[in-house]
Amino acid sequence: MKKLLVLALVLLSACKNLETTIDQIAPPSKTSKGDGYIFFDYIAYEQRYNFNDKDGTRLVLKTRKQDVQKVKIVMDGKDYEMHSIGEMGEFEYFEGKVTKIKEGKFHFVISDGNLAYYLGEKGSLNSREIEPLELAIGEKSENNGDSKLWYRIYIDSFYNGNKDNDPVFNEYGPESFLKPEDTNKAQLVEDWGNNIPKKILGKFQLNSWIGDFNENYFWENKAKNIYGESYAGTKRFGGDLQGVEAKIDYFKVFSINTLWISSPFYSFSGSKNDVIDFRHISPDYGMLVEKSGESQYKLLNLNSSEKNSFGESLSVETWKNTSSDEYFREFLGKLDKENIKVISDLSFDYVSSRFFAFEDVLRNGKDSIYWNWFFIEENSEDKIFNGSSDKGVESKEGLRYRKSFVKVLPEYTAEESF
Ligand SMILES: [Ca+2]
Ligand SMILES: [Ca+2]
Repeated sequence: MKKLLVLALVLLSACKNLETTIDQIAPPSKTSKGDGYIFFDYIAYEQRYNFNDKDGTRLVLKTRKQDVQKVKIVMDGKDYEMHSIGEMGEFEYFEGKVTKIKEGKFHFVISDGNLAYYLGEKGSLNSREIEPLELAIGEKSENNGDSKLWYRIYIDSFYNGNKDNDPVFNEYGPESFLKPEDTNKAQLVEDWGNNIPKKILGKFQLNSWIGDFNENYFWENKAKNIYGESYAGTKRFGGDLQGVEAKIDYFKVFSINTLWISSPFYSFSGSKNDVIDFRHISPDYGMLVEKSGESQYKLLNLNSSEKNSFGESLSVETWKNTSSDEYFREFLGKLDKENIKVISDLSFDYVSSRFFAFEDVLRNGKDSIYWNWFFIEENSEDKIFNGSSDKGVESKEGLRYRKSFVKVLPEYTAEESF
């Protein structure tokens, strides 16, 4: 009996010891900072977010949202404070930077009120029980220390670095903003290049950077009446590649070393996913006027003749670099010098209604050599779905056209994007 009692006492003291190490008092009904209670189950070291640059490694730790007051990293006896970088779902994320890049033993100290919680390989309330973590960057990381921190940029609404190239109409094209019967498209383009758009184009203006995004401008209401809710996509802010270049220092402050930019190819829209000409950078993202003084919008004439005003035909030997194309090369060179890589959207799954092959199909119907590039459907209403002209174009055969040409590019297009 005495033996059993001793055993029971030993068990009891073991349980009690376990309790003080791992469990706390009953959890509060509401999570708060400074209440001396920490929700351990939510705490995790997010090693996948480790990021290293020349002078150190950034580490990320998550806790329960609005639960802990302080988080620090202790590495080789030195403290590194972590700061909150935001909340997502039920979690709050903390980031801190240690000066080591490759090797180092460390643990986290998470405090709230009088309570401190130590996180190494395991969590503990006892600082003597810490099993330190090893810095898993460099030799151990899959990318061998060359971490990428991506920054996604929608060029049109990022920063206006060149006011001279600001768009004077939106994706619905110049036709939507003028009515002079005696001005043909080629003339309009010429005039625009010569910087006299206001006289001709009338009511168009860029959306305000600090305005209400939900406020519709004249052309947006017009588009809404014709196309419904897609009107919102017609906003234009005037951002450009020069605006991206102007912010290189800003990227460096945040250790961003990869930019993922929206499509920069020639198109009237802000997204530039409906590309008119894949060979060229859009003038409103580069330069509006050639070094020779000519407007780059002469490119539009590609659709009305075999050659455009730059003398380019479909044969590769005739293709030229516009000043925007040359600038894009310089732009990439400047970013490369700063060790910043560029990934660009390239939207092949549909094109502008002004894309040469689509125009050719509209003109020549089944006789067009590009007939098979597009999805074409029977349509009893004899309308063409061209997506960006309020006039519409008469269909030769009374068929419905879709601009997608994934049909001819299956090897470049993931199945999910069909
Ligand atoms: Ca708390
Ligand atoms: Ca601009």
